[in-house]
This record gives sequence, C-alpha cells and structure tokens, in this order.
Amino acid sequence: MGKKFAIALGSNLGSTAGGPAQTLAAALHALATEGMALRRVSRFFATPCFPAGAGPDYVNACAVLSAEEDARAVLDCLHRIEAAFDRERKARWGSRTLDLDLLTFGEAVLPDRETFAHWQALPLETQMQATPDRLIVPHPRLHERAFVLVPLADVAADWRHPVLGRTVRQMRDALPDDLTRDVVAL
Ligand code: A4P
Ligand code: MG
Repeated sequence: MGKKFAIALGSNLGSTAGGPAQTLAAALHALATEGMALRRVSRFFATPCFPAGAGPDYVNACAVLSAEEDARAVLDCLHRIEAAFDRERKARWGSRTLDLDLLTFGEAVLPDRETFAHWQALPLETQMQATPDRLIVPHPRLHERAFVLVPLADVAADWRHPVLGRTVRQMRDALPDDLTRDVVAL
C-alpha cells in the first residue's frame, strides 16, 4: 500500500517528449515505471507564468501517488525524472521543461515545524534568492499558489495542511478570484 503523497507537475518549455502537456503526461508515465503507484491525476491547466512576464505560460497538474520509499527517496526520484526530461537548473523560477515538486507526504512536516515556519514566512524578495538545501514538506509555497491549489483540489480537496489547519479546498477558495480565474483547464 505504501505512503500517500502529492506532487505538482509544471512545464513551460518543450522537452524530447513534446510540448508542455505531453511532457507532463510522459513524466507521469515515468513515475509509474519507477515504482510510484499513481492513484489520482488532476486535469491539466494552462496557467500564467509567475512571476508575470518571466517566460511562456505553464501547463500545471497535480497527482496523488503512493510508494514504499521515504520522502527524501521520493524527491530523489522526482529529480531523476526531471533530469531525464532535459531539465536544466539555471535561474530560480526560470523557465523549465519539467518541474516536479513534492507537495505533501501524508501528514508529515519535514524536517520539523520550525524549519517549515521559517521557509513559509520568507518575504517574496528573499524567496527568489534563497533555495532550500533540505527537503521542506509541505511545500512552503503550496498554500498561496493558484497553479498548485486548483489542480490539487481535483485530487486531494479534503487533505488538511498539518501546520495551517486548512483543507486544500479552503485554501483554494481563500485565493483572490482573479488568480484562480486565470487557471484554465485544457
Ligand atoms: N526542495 C525543498 N523542498 C522541496 C519540495 N517539497 N519539493 C529543494 C521540491 N523541491 C524541494 O528546487 C530548489 C531546491 O528546493 C532543490 O534543491 C530541492 O531539493 P528546484 O526544483 O531545483 O528549483 P526551482 O524549481 O527553481 O524551485 P522550486 O521551489 O521548485 O520553484 P517554484 O517555486 O516551484 O517555482 N508559474 C506557473 N504558472 N507555474 C509553475 O509551475 N513554477 C515555478 C517554479 C515558477 N513559476 C511558475 C511555476
Ligand atoms: Mg522544483
């Protein structure tokens, strides 16, 4: 049965698999072949690039999976799949062929609540420069991003954030309308 976790998928550049949507579909297939059991996959959404103007629009999706591995091994697997789809790490928040982020890992808060709180509270300017050297779960930006919460509500609407205490549906509904309106199902 394994542990349940959720990931975010994003792409705004093509890869060897094709355009962004084809790249996400191929990445889901690759996850399955790495021993990650796919339980639910969201619709695919066209989303405006954040920060605005930094590159082409994205295709985003979320999935719920399960695996026997721990969270660190799952993130290593996500990084291997990114690399297999030509991902290059240049600018933080730069355009990418494939981004796979670990959003949740059951109810876990990793590495601990203090570290999570530190990353969650970072002001926007610092977020752009600072890259965590450790795995932070839940993903520290999860609760404020329409391009994550709208797809995540397709697959895990009732998952409750272990620190913020709100469900995915509640966090999505708390976003300004103009942000969620821009996230359009393909
Ligand atoms: N890391 C720590 N915790 C995690 C986690 N829970 N999941 C570490 C994934 N990685 C985690 O990640 C930077 C470091 O964070 C890694 O060493 C990892 O071990 P990265 O993937 O190398 O760099 P990144 O992709 O630039 O950072 P990140 O945080 O994934 O970027 P963001 O913040 O997700 O921004 N606009 C739209 N519309 N849609 C998008 O999907 N994505 C981004 C990327 C920007 N704008 C976007 C989208
Ligand atoms: Mg990433």
